[in-house]
Amino acid sequence: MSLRSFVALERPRLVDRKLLTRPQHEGFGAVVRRSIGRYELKYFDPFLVLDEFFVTAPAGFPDHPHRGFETVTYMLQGAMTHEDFQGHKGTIGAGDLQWMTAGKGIVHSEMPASHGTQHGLQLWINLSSKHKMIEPRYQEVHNNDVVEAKKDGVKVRVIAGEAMGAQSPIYTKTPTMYLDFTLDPGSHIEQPIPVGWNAFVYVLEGEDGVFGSMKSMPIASHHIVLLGNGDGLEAWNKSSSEALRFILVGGEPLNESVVQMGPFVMNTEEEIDQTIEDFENCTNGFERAKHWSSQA
Ligand code: FJE
Ligand code: FE
Repeated sequence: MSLRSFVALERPRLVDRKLLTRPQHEGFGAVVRRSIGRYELKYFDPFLVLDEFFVTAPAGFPDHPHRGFETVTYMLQGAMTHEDFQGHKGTIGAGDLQWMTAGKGIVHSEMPASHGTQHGLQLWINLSSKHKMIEPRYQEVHNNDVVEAKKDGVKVRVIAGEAMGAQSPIYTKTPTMYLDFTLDPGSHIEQPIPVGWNAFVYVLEGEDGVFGSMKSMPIASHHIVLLGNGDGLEAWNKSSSEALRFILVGGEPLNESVVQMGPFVMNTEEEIDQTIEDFENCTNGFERAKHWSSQA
């Protein structure tokens, strides 16, 4: 046990802003609750999109491209099959994680792999200008291999970064932490977050989570909570009967210009024009798009 876990936070982060997400249609008949990436919250550097998705066949996300960022898909229920133009194919189920670095180009499909509702989270993390055109890469972690820690009524699954003495094997190009916390009724956490990083909470389950200060108002599920600056987060589950589940995500801001056109995210208009050209001509990373379409 590291000494750090006994040391109180010196400057706990407070709630800066909260937003309730509402279901909207995305892809082909899919439903998402979008928090980051919607009109009211276009960008939370380095985070471009956070979607809580609900997909029932035949809906899904058929063949589409990405360039300039990473997508992190974390399954909560059901399973999704992804298939890309390099022949990379796989199915991720409940608790599994796919960390995809699109870099200079990926074309893929993300479709339901089972009956019922596929439920999960997809986060888009921007890449810095010097990493936008790197080779695509996948990191996949199966449910059983996701690092967990448990103590005093708190469980954490460490998707990226470190918490309660447990460390994730995921390598993040843009320095990022991604933690999945479940708090039993009446329990409490103190989680360090690097000063200067942007950090948010997204509440998955439970209506009585209190964040930042013990005296602040509870924040119900499906809200995103943007945190102010400080050295960590304190959170409480004030319910007497229900668990509280939320993700805590933080990242080092890139402080670069962002020009986005759908699934292409670059620094300048010229780079976006070039990307559209590359995608249309199947060049500079999109070569394999020429003769590919998914089986899905
Ligand atoms: C999309 C570009 C995209 N949220 N949540 C444009 F890349 C997408 C897209 C997704 C997506 C996929 C999954 Cl598995 C989960 C997602 C957006 O693929 F929907 C639009 N409109
Ligand atoms: Fe995609």
